[in-house]
Amino acid sequence: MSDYRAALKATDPDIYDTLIGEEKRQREGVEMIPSENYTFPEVYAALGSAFTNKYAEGYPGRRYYGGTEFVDVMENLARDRAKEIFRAEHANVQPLSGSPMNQAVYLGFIEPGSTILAMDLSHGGHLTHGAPVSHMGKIYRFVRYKTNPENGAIDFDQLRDVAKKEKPKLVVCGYSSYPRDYDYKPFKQIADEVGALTMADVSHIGGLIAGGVMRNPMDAGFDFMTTTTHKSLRGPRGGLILCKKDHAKGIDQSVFPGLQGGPHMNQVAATAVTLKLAAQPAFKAYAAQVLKNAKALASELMNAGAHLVTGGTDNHLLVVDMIKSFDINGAIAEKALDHAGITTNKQVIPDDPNPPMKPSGVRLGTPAATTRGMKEGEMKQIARIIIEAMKNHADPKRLEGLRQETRVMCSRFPVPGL
Ligand code: DSN
Repeated sequence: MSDYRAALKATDPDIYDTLIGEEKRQREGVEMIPSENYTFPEVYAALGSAFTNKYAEGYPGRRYYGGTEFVDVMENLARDRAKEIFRAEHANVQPLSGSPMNQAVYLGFIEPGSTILAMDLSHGGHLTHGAPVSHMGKIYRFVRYKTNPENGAIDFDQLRDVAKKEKPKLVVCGYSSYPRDYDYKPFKQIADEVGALTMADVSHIGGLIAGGVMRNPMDAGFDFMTTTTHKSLRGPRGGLILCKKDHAKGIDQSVFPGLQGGPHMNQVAATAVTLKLAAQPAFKAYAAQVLKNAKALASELMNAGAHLVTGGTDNHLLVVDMIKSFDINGAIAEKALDHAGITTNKQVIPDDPNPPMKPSGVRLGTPAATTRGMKEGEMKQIARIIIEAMKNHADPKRLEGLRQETRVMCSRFPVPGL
């Protein structure tokens, strides 16, 4: 046991016990929440390091604190690696997480009260893309576009009409529960036609773009690309903003001092390490396997009669319509799957008639299972366990039996660093 852990155990056994319980839960179950992952072991080292002690408001070479000679080198490495891997002219690596990352773009470049065009939450958009309950939804006038639920396609003719009518200052794309890839060029073209800026929030697929298996909005000339670092990228919890050189000063000022104070330098160090690891060939293979696993899981579930929103997946996630498939809502499904050792989350489907706490769907994703080495064979087994759990959702004994099966399967796939 490390000195740190021994000290924690001795000082605060209550918290230590919750940590041990959480580690066991992560080892023994299949993690299928698409936004979660098992981080690189090196990330634990950077997060739990002396960098956590350091204040460094400002940017490398221009700080409001002394003693920044090492964090300057480290932050510059993080910025350079981010620019290189995402083919961007400028990177800001300080956003504390996904919400402030997106807010920094809005608040830095769009006047309050202006119109922003973004994807509807129930069609896969995110809370920070202007959901009415969010502060951003109150500060800006968000107009929402939708997808075709049959195949997930975006109707760009309709999007152009809406853009011409509503005259947005910013066109946002990106998602947290949309199982397809985008063509970013038409978004950019429409935005150019109405004089709007473009932002892609690729938080879910940042690792898949870094791994070269999904399209990169920077290649289509987007003004901004935002991504969290803890999802498919396998880094620490945090955010990155990539942008064109012309926006560099504006975005840096918007993050600090506009929105945040001292950056979390331990998080920035962990991000730097993550970006180095994500540039290795092994990460490309990982990203490709994430997609293969998602396709395998989707086709196995569909073969067993499950209904998937948009009829499949092109990325790392799938949304199962549980009402249509098994006549149970997403909350009941999530609970039964928890019992069977498979962690998922209940999820609204496009224009869901049911409320968010009892929605129609469940969201499944493959980044975490792929990190521990699971492949198509395990996806088949997981699909079978899911189907069995859904058919027996009210039978605790059967669910317990499935949990045992899940545990045995997981014991063959150690979690890196745990
Ligand atoms: N909460 C994340 C997700 O689960 O998709 C997005 O921020």
